[in-house]
Amino acid sequence: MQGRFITFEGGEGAGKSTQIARLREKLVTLGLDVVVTREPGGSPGAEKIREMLLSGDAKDLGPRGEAMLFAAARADHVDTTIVPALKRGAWVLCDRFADSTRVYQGEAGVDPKYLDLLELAAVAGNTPDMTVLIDVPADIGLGRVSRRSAETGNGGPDRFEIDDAEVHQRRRRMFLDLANKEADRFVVIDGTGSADDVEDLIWNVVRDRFDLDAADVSAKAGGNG
Ligand code: T5A
Repeated sequence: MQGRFITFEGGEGAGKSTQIARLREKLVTLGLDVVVTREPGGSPGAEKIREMLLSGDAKDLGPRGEAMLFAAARADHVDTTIVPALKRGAWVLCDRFADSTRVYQGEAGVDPKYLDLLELAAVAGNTPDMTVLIDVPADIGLGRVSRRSAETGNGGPDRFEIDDAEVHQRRRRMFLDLANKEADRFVVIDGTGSADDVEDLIWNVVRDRFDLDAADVSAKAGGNG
């Protein structure tokens, strides 16, 4: 029994966490075993590295050093969370994965050859079955993030949110280029509509891609529903 691995990518405030929670609800309702996880983080070791990376404590290592830390966190996350979940037949919904390194650390100037090697070592063949790129203009995503910070009082922007608008725009273009190059794996979803609209767009592609007919889902889940 092998599960499904779906990653979500996009810029800051694209709506990934919101949509992962909504997709999870739908899949659970269908009787599937669903694991929601995130990067950087998703395992005890990787969460420690997350703290270093997002606080800016690792910034002095430079983009190449940060890329190595993202890769180290990813390797632990893959080994201790993702692979065991897939092996028991779970659906893994992951908020960011290797494409974020290609885009964020690539945009910061790390040689793509090094990024390929780090990805090879960290992912170890566990390529996502599908990657949902939620695409929004950078100003919309950043606007959502700053509104959320104002509403929750949860501090200021993190290490990567703080970058200039042009950097966020370049990251958006890089994500779209990746999606274009790997069109079989990626689906690009317009994330500018309401959360309900985006949820419908994602559900339509997930349902079609994985042939999620409610009648036979419990069989696919190993009689788990
Ligand atoms: N990073 C990560 C790298 O540089 N390299 C790597 O390899 C990896 C893995 C992670 C940072 O690390 C960088 C990228 C990131 O900068 P994080 O805190 O995990 O940091 O940040 P994000 O993944 O960007 O998470 P965000 O929470 O900022 O964005 P989401 O998850 O896309 O957005 P979400 O769902 O939390 O929504 C944000 C706000 O918008 C609202 C929500 O209610 C929320 O308030 N919202 C909407 N509002 C209107 N319309 C919609 N459709 C909405 N959808 C959500």
